[in-house]
Amino acid sequence: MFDALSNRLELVFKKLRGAGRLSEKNIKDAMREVRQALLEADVNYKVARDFVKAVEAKAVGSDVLKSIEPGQQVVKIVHDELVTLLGGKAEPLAPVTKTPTVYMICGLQGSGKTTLTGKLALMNKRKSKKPLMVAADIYRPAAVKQLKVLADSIDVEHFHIEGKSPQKICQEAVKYAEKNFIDLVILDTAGRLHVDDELMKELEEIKDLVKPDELLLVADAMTGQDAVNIAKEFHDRLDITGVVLSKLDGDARGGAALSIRQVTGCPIKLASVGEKLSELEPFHPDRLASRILGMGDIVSLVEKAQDTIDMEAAEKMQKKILKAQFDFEDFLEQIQQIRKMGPLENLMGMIPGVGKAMKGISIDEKDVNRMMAIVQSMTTEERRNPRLIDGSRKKRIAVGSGNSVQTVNQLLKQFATMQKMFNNMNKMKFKGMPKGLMPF
Ligand SMILES: Nc1nc2c(ncn2[C@@H]2O[C@H](COP(=O)(O)OP(=O)(O)O)[C@@H](O)[C@H]2O)c(=O)[nH]1
Ligand SMILES: [Mg+2]
Repeated sequence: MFDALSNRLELVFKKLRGAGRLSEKNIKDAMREVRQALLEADVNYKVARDFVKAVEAKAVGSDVLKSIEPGQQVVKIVHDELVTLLGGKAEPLAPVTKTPTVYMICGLQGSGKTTLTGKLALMNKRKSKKPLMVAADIYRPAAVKQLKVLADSIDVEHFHIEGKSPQKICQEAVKYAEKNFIDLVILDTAGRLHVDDELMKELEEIKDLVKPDELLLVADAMTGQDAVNIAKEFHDRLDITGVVLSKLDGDARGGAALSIRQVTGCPIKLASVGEKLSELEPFHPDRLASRILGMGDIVSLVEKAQDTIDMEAAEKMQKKILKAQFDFEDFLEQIQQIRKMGPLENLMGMIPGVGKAMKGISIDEKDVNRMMAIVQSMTTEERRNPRLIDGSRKKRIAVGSGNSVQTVNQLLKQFATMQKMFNNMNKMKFKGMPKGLMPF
């Protein structure tokens, strides 16, 4: 969703970095381009204007210009401002502690309410909670059936009373939940094509009757600025507790996601990223900001890598990683290449995702040596297919490398985790990653 914006920003920052020393004018020019990029991504114009102003003030007013890497610093300021724009910290949902906890879902027709109801039910079921999906959309004939089918597919109980008003259905659902040890009641309310007074009144009444712990608005990220305006109208009337951005997996330009928090003042709590019921994620402002900016400090890592690493080999490696064909042979080669670049600890810190995950863990060069000794004690066959390494092979490798079997096991486990990480990165569509860069 943010590819176009990412690419534009990347170009702006490349220019900034290339400029060597920066002047106020460099920064102003760059910020004009950032603003243009935001507007093209369909970010609300006021949000874009304020954003650029805030970045500019920080970049020009401090010692940034005199610092060693002013371009890098400006990118960091943009990153931090993006995180702020998206809400700062991740805001979790109200915990499902009191029985029953009530989540009320609202939004326009087609925004993804019923789907979200199913997703929340599944998420909580997986945490051993007992959810109840409530069909309170009585206007669309198929709506009740749709909810029932979803509920059945995940083996969750659903609730509906034929011929009653949505207000009554919701009220009765909560009563039912109290008697039946339900942990979480999820109210799937009706939508309309547009915000109208009748709908708002109905939602207000339901809210007053059931006093939900969360009143979530589902905003369709594909609808761009409309989603922002709708969210504002809902929030003004209903005082919602959180926004769920749906269809973030789509190919819209992302402006809604970037503007909604600032315009409504309401936190984005969840991101819905697909039609499947498992495709729901907590919304993390910092992760999205890093993604939009092409992942943290990655550019400087690339620059460093380009100086020391054979680019052709690097590209080949990246292809392998993306296909999850990365084996111990590659691993060894990588470590040797990377060693040429400098202390491992510094390098790890620059890698998206890895830097944070490794925080507080120091990398001992001795451990790396041990790791390499183990890999070097493997046969080529074993390196290519670590699954071959059974008990007796482990023993041989341990003896050969002067380690315990336990240490060998540990490395094998770490390697498996890493492969899983590469797999996940692959799923994340690692487009922000410049060509020829290996993620470690
Ligand atoms: N790609 C994608 N499709 C979604 C997502 N959430 C919902 N949908 C689809 O959007 C359509 C409308 O969803 P629905 O839950 O029925 O919307 P409602 O009218 O608000 O209840 C359905 O086809 C869903 O499968 C999402 O996060 N990503
Ligand atoms: Mg629905």
